Amino acid sequence: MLTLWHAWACPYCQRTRIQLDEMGLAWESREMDLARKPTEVFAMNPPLGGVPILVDGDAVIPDSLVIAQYLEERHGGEVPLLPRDALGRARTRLLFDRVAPLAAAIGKLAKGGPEARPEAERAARAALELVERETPQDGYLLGAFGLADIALAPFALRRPELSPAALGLPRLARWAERVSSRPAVRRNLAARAP
Ligand SMILES: N[C@@H](CCC(=O)N[C@@H](CS)C(=O)NCC(=O)O)C(=O)O
Repeated sequence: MLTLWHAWACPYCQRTRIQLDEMGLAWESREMDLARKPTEVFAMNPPLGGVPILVDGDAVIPDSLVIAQYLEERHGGEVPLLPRDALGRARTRLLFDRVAPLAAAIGKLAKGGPEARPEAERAARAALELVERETPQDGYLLGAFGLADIALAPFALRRPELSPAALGLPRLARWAERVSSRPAVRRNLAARAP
């Protein structure tokens, strides 16, 4: 049985929950309040006890993108979320790198004071503009829905003022509509747990 230590509103945890949901895997929830983390998470992912943390039998796997690749490699089904060809995998990992500055900027907007805001907004916009250039006219980031879309969705859909539509990024705006219509995305990005 898989167990996920997570916080409902954490965008990194949202990635993992979307993936588990899309893959149809059964998992046990250990949901927490980030302001009152249980001691177990510090032992499982020192020093900060960051979540998500996936436990699979004796294996403890932290970090959303490491978990993403592990789940696909260990529990992947017939419809791959990580392309099977080397180039598709390389392009997925490149998109992970493109999303990282957006994730950092969204984190600064959540935690930083008003003085951090202009630079964080600039960084978020710059990251999304780069992804826009690689987004197809129609469809998901790499054609079929996969880990690249899951990595981006919780961050690109988090703040209405930084949504692709608000930023005037037409390809990503169409992608955002398409990705938000997936039940697993809608359920796991909802303001509250069902
Ligand atoms: N690189 C990690 C980042 C995870 C992360 O930053 N999680 C936040 C919650 S959204 C966390 O647990 N931070 C430590 C804390 O709040 O003390 C990942 O992809 O999973």
